Amino acid sequence: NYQELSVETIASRLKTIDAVTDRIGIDGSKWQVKEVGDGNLNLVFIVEAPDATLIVKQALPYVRLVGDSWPLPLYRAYYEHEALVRQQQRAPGMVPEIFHFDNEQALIIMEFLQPHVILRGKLIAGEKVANLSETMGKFCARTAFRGSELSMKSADKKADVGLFSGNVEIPAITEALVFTDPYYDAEMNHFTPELDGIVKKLRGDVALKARVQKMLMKFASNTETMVHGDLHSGSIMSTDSDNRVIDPEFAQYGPMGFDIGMLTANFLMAYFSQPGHRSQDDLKDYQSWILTTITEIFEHFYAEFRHLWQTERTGMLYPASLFEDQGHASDAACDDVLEHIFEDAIAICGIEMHRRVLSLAHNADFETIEDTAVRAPLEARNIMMGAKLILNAENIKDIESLTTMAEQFNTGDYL
Ligand code: SR1
Ligand code: MG
Repeated sequence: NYQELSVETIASRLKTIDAVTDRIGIDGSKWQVKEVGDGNLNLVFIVEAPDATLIVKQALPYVRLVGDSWPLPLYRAYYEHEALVRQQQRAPGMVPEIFHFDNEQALIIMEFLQPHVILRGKLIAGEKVANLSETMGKFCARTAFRGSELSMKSADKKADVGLFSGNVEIPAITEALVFTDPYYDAEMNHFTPELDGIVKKLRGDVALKARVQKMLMKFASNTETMVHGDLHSGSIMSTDSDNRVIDPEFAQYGPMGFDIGMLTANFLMAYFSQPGHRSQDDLKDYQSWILTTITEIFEHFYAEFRHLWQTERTGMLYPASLFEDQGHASDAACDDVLEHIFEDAIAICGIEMHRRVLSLAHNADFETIEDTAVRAPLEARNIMMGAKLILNAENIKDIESLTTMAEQFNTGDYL
């Protein structure tokens, strides 16, 4: 019974849903509907009524970016909705409110965030956003901690891992596009032609490919927590001072360092692409704001994770009863867990930096630099730093080493 919605047909569907009519009334003639989906997979409609506005997101039975030659099951909307519910519990106030879910129509109706816009556009435009690092550091810490056995009972966690393991096609996209395709001549790859030489070297590096495969093994089999799974600057909506995380359609159970690693990569790509977007006058100041944002995200992440460790360790792992009368003896164990998260995050960061310029789905940070003579050297810096992160993940011990490294690569000529 699934029917793909359109601007013309959406009103007749929405009029039958109480959660909609309670908010925006029953008179569809007063609604203004726009399809605004700019992601790679789904339809997204803004439905504006005189008193309120809603977002309607519908999964398509194929990958929007590619077309119906790449079918994708509609049941993924079920998992996206389940992920939103969990994120709302684990990181309250940081994701949009859900009003209605229709499994058969693969439809999620939710809060319209206003006057928020996609963060990536702000980063390309050189706009600073207040509270970004705090929200993102806390979001990553809360979802990582509260979705793991540090917080969850063993049986609940196992049941949830079991539930999400039914969502097989979505992780397969990440397994291929992120972890595999950049490192061989995959059919859907495309990249700036000037990068040919660098790409050959990258693909000839056996140690690097082995390290990426090791990370893929972790991603596929290490179910530490429920990750957002696609946490880039297109999955964040911001005003000048408020930030929300959207689109958890790639959620799955995976390594705790996955989200913060992917997020860091996207800030680094914003950083490296800046010379293609602004004049020397503002360049330094804005690039340094991006690096400060990365640093502060990790500071907030660590502080929040440690706080949760001390106040919310209610799961199977590191139970307080095991450390009774030993004061803060478990603090060292917390540091050890954080060290392991950081190492995974660094490697994931490098891999995400590669896939966004070499695989199928690129990002606007680089893609909107039309002149390839300008774009290619910036992408090359990004690729070279990504490789260093992947190969040296275990030796990079703090965030300052990462930001210093970014400054060094930012002046390099690799073509
Ligand atoms: C075919 S989907 C390509 C990419 O779009 C999504 O936003 C994810 O990043 C995925 O890898
Ligand atoms: Mg998305």
